[in-house]
Amino acid sequence: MKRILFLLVTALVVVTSSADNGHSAWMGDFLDMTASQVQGYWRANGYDFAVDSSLPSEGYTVKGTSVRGGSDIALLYASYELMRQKCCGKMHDAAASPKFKYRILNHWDNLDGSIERGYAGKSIFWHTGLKRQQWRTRIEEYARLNASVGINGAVLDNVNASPKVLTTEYLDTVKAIADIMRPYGVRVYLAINFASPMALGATSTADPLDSGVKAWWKAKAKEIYALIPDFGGFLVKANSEGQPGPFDYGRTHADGANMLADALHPYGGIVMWRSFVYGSRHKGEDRVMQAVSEFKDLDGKFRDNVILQSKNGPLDFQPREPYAPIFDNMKKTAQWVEFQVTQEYTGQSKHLVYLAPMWKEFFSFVSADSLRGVAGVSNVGNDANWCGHPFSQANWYAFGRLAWDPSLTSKAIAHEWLKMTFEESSNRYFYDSMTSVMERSREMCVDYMMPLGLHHIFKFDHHYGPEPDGFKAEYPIEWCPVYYHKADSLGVGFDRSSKGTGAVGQYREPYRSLYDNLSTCPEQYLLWFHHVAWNYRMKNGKTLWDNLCARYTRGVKAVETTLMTWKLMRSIFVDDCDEDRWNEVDSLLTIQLGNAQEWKDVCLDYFHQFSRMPLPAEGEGTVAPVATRE
Ligand code: BDP
Repeated sequence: MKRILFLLVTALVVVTSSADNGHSAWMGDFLDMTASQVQGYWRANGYDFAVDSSLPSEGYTVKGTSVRGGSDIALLYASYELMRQKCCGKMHDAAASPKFKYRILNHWDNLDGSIERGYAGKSIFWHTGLKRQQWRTRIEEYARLNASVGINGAVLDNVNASPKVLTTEYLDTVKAIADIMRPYGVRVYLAINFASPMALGATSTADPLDSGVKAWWKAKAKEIYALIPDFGGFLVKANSEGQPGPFDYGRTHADGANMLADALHPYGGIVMWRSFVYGSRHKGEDRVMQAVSEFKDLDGKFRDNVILQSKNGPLDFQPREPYAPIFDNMKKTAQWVEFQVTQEYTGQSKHLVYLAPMWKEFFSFVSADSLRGVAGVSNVGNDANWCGHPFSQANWYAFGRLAWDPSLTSKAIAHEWLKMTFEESSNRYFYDSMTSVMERSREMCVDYMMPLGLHHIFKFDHHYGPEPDGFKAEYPIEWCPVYYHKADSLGVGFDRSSKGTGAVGQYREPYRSLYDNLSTCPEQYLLWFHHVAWNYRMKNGKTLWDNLCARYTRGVKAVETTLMTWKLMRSIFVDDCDEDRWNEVDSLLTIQLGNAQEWKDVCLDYFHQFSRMPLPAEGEGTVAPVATRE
């Protein structure tokens, strides 16, 4: 009986399928329902909802058909939990509240509508060219997708920020966006340019200790909060890659961050200050060490509402990096991690690379308990499917789910996402095969791009294909691949051991010693921490060179297998009249295979000039897959 009612209500809720308007995503028909309609849907199915203020403000419980939540937003989260359960085929009791208070997407959207490192079209916020109502609808859908996975904040503009975002014209748009997203519990934040008051002509300096500058920021905060009472705060990239900052006036990062924190404090706002700083005060030092060198002495000097935001690895979102040791060094400063959801260095929405295993790996080194929140550089654009590659949506989904509960396994998240996204996943074969394809995909990418700890050997600037010989005298050496792999006739890799740059010294034990010693250094970080002889015997008894060849070969083979697996899915998609989606993924995987082959050929040919050891014959020399660390 209940099931019949369920089906009846589903039929009665008249919604345009989100697939029809082209914006398909994991929420299916729920994407078109307002917050109250979602709850209405479940009420009509016999559920009862009530706020219970003894629960955490974003937490909820589901017992049978009784749903309780600490606030209206918590009840919305519970409604989405029910949606997930329905899609996954089993309704059950649940009790949940988020691990992190702050779960924020960072959009690198420029005010002209372009997106830095965006691979899914143009901005959904700025200069979209859409009619007002379409613009609102898209943002509302975006907010729903976020809420459905518990994301509760969005920084609306690029960290390479334009001062203009703080002018009335743009703040009015920010307010409009905040009003659209508020019912879904998504707060807005802005990335700001540190020199804004000066750039906008209000002051002659941006010195954080100047009283006129301080007064300008205080007045600006007041103006913003009058428009948007629940405004979240500022994200700042200062003295990094050409951005202005406190160094320009002989001040410290703490001086800069605290000045902004004081302006936001009366309203409960926060400052997210990025530690992605290199090439300024510590220029010349190993780039991966510079954040710790810069910030260590400032530990304890930041206001309580300043959060230091650091990338998961010490370099720059590579397919694999060891965790960033800044998390070991700042004991008295609130911190959180910045993941890159957009696939700048992992195939740019042309490659199927599921990133949850990478983020889980980070949490296996840095305890979630030590972090106040999680930030993710968004992969959302105005493409019909939001994220470019149909499977790139899984990364947005997984970011939210892990920000809510970092103890979830990447496999469980892949399961959920597949179930919710593809009708085809009612077919066990599709579901099982694609879960393992997703699980394997990150390691596959590491293998065909940069195995064994190699890093940053991307083509200059656009970061898509391989360029191991990359060197441009006119650019900082830290942007050149040759600086990172250091291949020569003796071997390959960057010596960061205690005999090299000493970067290992920034890690806590046991990692410091583990990484320092060539024989104990995990092979996945080998060439990150050591310059290793081409004929060095690795754990499997084969030489470094043979292993390098085998890893590249394994990566290419894994893409081949992925493509073959996808081909086997075709009939399921044809039966479901979903052939277009199958075709799209099929052509993307074909591109990925070509790219993987190119990575292998270009890198091995290049390194071969130094190793002078035999290249593998076609199809030869794979090694057993590595176990991932979760
Ligand atoms: C690098 C990107 C660059 C960003 C920078 C950052 O290539 O576009 O501006 O990081 O995080 O990964 O600030």
